[in-house]
Amino acid sequence: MSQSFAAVDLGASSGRVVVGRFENGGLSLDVVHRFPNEPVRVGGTLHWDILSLYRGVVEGLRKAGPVRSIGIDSWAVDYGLIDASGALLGNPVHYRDARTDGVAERVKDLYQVCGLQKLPFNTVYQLIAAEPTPQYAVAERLLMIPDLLAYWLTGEIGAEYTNASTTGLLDVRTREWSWPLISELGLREKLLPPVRHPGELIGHFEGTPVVAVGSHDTASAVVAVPAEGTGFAYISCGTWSLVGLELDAPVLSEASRAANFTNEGGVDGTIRYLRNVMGLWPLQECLREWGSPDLPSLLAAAGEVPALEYVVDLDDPVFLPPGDMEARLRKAADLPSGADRPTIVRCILDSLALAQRRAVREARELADREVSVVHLVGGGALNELLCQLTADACGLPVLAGPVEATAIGNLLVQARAAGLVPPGLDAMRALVRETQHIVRYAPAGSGGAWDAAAARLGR
Ligand code: ADP
Ligand code: LRH
Repeated sequence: MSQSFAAVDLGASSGRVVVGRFENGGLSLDVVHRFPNEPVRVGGTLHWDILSLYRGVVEGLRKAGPVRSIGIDSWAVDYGLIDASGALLGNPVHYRDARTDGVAERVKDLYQVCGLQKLPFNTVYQLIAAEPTPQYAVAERLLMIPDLLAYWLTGEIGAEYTNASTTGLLDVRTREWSWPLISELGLREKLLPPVRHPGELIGHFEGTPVVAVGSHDTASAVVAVPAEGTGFAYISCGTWSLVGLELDAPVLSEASRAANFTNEGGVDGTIRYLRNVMGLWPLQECLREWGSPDLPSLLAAAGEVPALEYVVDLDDPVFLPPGDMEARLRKAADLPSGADRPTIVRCILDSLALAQRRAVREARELADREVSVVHLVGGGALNELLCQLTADACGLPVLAGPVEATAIGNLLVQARAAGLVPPGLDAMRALVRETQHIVRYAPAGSGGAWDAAAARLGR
């Protein structure tokens, strides 16, 4: 029988289908299909181009050839509504759309129920914004993006747990929908399908099993962090940097709430205790505005720019929406008008390293956990300058890679469900360590310059 599995991994900037082959105790990867993920603004609303993504998924699965099973993950919080006939009601709205502006402020604090960082786009706030619409009125079910794609592939309905944990409507303690909260908010209980867990069979696509994985991309990425033991922090670094720790139980203290730390559901009952840091999004937006110049040469030039001259607070929501990113950065950093592109890139990367350092430090304190190494996975692991700056800022070694951690985590959960990988996260991580390219960055400098830059930002 084939020992190959297909991972469908949709990130905010691109999608891919990756075939993983488990043989002779090893794992080899083949990215068989990549496709862009380009949001579309129509009627004043920013949407995901969900049909184009679905086409990319199906094309990728055809290229993948025969596999034992298929797993799907994507970014979190966004959803489609379907009617009683199963038809999609409108294009899913992008979490960066302005429809949720001001909504979170009107809703009572939910931290003790869902344990989530208050982000304006959490599903619960999107649903409250959508409530007055005709689509909401006739909606039968809410399907998170990977659940919607799985429904189109298999006809089966459900809500995968790790992604459901990002909605704000799941009880962080019971790991089930919080029905009292849902009714208190005036939302329809019927919208939310039964919860399913990573490893469960969803259904079949043209005869091939579709298996639930950590369908929140960050949950799959954390599975593939090549860590040993528990004394590590992770940064899943792509469009966002998700910075935090893996814990056995949520931290719901007032200090944790005030610091805006989230407790998302992980694979195997773990808690992903982390903060959403703005990530490489500001860089992506600048590159888009600049007509996609060559990134490696720009990073090389940024490496020559003096360190920490211009920094901004990347946790500031002013950087959340798309468009005019360079202008927003120039204003926030008070950049001189002559500042060139490498200087802007350097400002982004220094600021990102600072924000990542802050999140690692706060997570350690709030969870009372010793940390001796930072694992950085995702596309950001290709950015050598960022990896080195993160090591310097944190004063800790950074182990960078794998780049395709999310797809690997997706594949590992499928292979485990098929009995090819032993139980436990440790076994999966050992396989990642043994088979994937990981680069070590040792911290340089005393950290004094980073302390001073953090003090300048007042953080
Ligand atoms: P997402 O899943 O959120 O779409 P990825 O994990 O695919 O994000 O990471 C995308 C990011 O990786 C890009 O925004 C870019 O900054 C970075 N990246 C990709 N290729 C390179 C490269 N060759 N050198 C440096 N950084 C890169
Ligand atoms: C990263 C991610 C993150 C969410 C955001 C919406 O892709 O899933 O974990 O908070 O997208």
